[in-house]
Amino acid sequence: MTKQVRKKRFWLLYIVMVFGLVNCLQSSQVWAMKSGETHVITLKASNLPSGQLAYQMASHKIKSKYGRIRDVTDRYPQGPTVPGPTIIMTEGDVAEITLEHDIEGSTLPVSLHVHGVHYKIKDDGTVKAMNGIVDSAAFPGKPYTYRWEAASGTAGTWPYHDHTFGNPMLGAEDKGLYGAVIVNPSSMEVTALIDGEIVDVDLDDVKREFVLWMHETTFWGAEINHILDGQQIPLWSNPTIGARLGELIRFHVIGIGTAFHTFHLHGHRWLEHGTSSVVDTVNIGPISRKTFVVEAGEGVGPGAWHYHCHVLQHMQSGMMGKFRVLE
Ligand SMILES: [Cu+2]
Repeated sequence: MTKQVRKKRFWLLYIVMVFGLVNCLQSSQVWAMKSGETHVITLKASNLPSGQLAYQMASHKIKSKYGRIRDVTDRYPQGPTVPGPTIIMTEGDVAEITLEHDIEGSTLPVSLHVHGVHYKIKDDGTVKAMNGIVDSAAFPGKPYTYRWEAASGTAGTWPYHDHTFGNPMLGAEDKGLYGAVIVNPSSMEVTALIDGEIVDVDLDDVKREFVLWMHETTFWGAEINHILDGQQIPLWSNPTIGARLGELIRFHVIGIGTAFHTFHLHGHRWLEHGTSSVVDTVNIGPISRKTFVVEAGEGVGPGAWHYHCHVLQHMQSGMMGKFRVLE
C-alpha cells in the first residue's frame, strides 16, 4: 500500500467516524433537547365517544436544526383526551401547529389560543372581530396553522385552549378543549426542595410529570412518563397517580373554569415557584398554574398520599385523588 493510499484511507475513516458521532449525538435526547428544534404538529379538535369536545394529537415530528426528523407521535394516546395532549418544548424551540376541525356535526370555527410563548397576532386563536386581522381558527376541511416561539424567557407551564367554538368571544375551553404547553428552560434545570435543601434539579432526572387540571369540582389529569420515553398516559378524572419511593416527580397544577382552588398534597412539601418559601398548599385560579418538583415519599415513606382541593365545598363534591408512593 502506497503512502498516498494509506492517507486517503485515513481521511475516509476519519470522515465516517465524525459523521457517525454527529448522527449519534443528534439522535440522543440530550443533544436534541438542547438545540433549537421545530415541532411540526397536527392537532385535531374532536369529540370523545360521549360527544364531549377534546383535542387529539394526530402527528408530532421534531426537526433538529440539522434537518434530522424524529417522529414522536406514538408518545400520545391514540384518541382525543381531556386534558388535551401536553406539548413539550425547550426555550429556543418553535412549534408549527396545524389544527384540524374534526368536531361532529358542526361547522363553527375552532381554534388554539396559547399563553406564555411568543406568537404573531394572526396566531392568536381568536375571531377576526376580536383581533382585527383574520379568523385565526380551523373550519371543516380548512385547517389553520399557528406558529409558536418558545423564546428565551418563556420557560414555564402554560395553557392552550379554544377561543372561538360555539361562542366567538369565549370559545369552549370549559367544555374540554384545553391542554398544556411545557417550555423547559434551556439550562434543563429547575430549583427544588430535596431532602430539606434547595438544589438545582436536572430535568433529565425527573421520572414522571403529572399535569393536573382543576375544573370546577373535578381534577382532570395526564401523566408524562419519562421511564417510558415520555409516553403520555391519560388519567381522566380525579385520578390515582403513582410513583416509586425517591423518584423525582414534577407536578403541573392548572386551573380552568370559574372556581378558585387550593391544591394540597398530603405528606409532601415543595418550593413556591420562584421563591424559597416552603409550602404544601397552593392557590390556583382560572388559567393560573403552579409547577414544582417533589421527591416521592421524601421523609415520610411509601403510602397512598391523598391530594385534594382544600376548598371545603369542592372537597365535599369529591375533588380529590391519591398519590400512591410504592416502596
Ligand atoms: Cu377547588
